[in-house]
Amino acid sequence: MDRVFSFSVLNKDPSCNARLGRLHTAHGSVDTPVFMPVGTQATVKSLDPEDLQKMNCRIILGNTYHLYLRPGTEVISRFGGLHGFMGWDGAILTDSGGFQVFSLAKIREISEEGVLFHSHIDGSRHMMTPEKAIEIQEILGSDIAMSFDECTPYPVDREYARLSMERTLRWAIRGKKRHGKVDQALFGIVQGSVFADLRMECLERLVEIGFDGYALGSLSVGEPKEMMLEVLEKTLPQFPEDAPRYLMGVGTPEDIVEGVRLGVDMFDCVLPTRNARNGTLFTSFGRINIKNSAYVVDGSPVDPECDCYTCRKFSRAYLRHLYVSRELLAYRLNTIHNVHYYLSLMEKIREAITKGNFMEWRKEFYAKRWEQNE
Ligand code: PRF
Ligand code: ZN
Repeated sequence: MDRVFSFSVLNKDPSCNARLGRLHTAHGSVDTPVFMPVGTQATVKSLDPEDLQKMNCRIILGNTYHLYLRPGTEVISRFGGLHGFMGWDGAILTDSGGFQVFSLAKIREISEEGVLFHSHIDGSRHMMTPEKAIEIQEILGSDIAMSFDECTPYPVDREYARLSMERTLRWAIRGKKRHGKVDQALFGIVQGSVFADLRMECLERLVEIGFDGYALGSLSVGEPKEMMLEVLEKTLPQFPEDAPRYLMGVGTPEDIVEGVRLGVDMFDCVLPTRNARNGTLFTSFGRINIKNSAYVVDGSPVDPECDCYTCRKFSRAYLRHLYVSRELLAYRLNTIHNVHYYLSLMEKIREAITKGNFMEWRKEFYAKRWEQNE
C-alpha cells in the first residue's frame, strides 16, 4: 500500500504567517487550521460520534496512555482498532503518552530506556518506551501517531532542557525505526522548553530524521503567555513549509488565534470539553458561567450568534437549571455548545485566510470580547 497520509498548503494569508491547508488521512480529509476535540478514553466526554459528525468534526484526539491502561490493547485490537471500537469513522490522532505519563502517573522514573510508572487507576507497574508507544498506537490504528517524548516541565534550567530535548530526539529515532504502519502518519515533537535555540536545534534534527508532521510540545505548561508566543514566533518560520505543524494541548480561543497567525495548523485542548462540565461556556463576546443567578429566568440562548443544537433549542435559564440540578443532560448540551464554538471558530479562521483578511478578522474577534484583558 502506498502511504496514505499527505498534507498540502492551499493558501497563505498575505499579512501574517497563517496558512490554509488540507490533511489527507486514511479516514478522510481534514481542513486546517483545525481544532481536535479531546477523546481521551475513546469518547469525547458526553458526546457520541453522531453529535461530532453533525458539528462537522473531522478529527479527534485519543490517548495512548489511558487506552493502554484501560481497556488495554487486547480488547481494542479485537475491534480492529479504535475506530471500530468507538464507532468513529473520522480521523484520529493519538498522543503518545509522553505528556500523560508525566502529568497523571503517580510514581515515575525516567531513564534512557523509557519511563517506569505506576498506573493512576490501580497502581500497577508499567514501562513505557518509545517502541512500545508506537506499537500501541499501531494497534489503536490512529491516522496520526505521535513520537514518545518527555514533556519538559516549566521552569527548568537550560542544562536539563538540553538533556531532555536530546533524550526526546533519541526516543524519536527509536520510535521511527519501529514504526511500520503505512496508513498511519508519524509526527515528531519539538522540545527545548522556552529556549529558542534548543527548539531550533531539535527541529533541525527531527527534520533530518524525517517525519510526516512536526509538533511543539511543552508549551502552555505554566510559562508566561508572552514566552509561548516568543517561542512560536522564533521557531515556526524554521518549520518545513510542506508539513503540518501541531501545537499540543493549546489552548484558549485567543491562544488559537495567535497560534494560527504565527503559522500553526493543528491544535487540541481539553478546555471546551472540561469547561462545559463545570458550566463555563464560550461565546463570541467572552466566557460566561451558566451557574450565574443572572440567568435564572433568562430566555435567550447562550450565544445569540451560535447556531449549535443547544443554542437553537434551549434557553440560558433551562441550561442553568439542568446544571444546578446536576442533570446529566447539562454535560451533553454544554459540551455540544463549547465544541461547536471551537469548531466554528476554526471555520471562521479558515474562511478569513481563504479571503486573505485574517488580520482584519482577528481585530474584529478581539473587539467583540469584553474579557480580552482578563
Ligand atoms: N507532549 C505530548 N503531548 C502533549 C504535550 C507534550 O509536550 C503537551 C504540552 N502542552 C500537551 N500534550 N506528547
Ligand atoms: Zn451554541
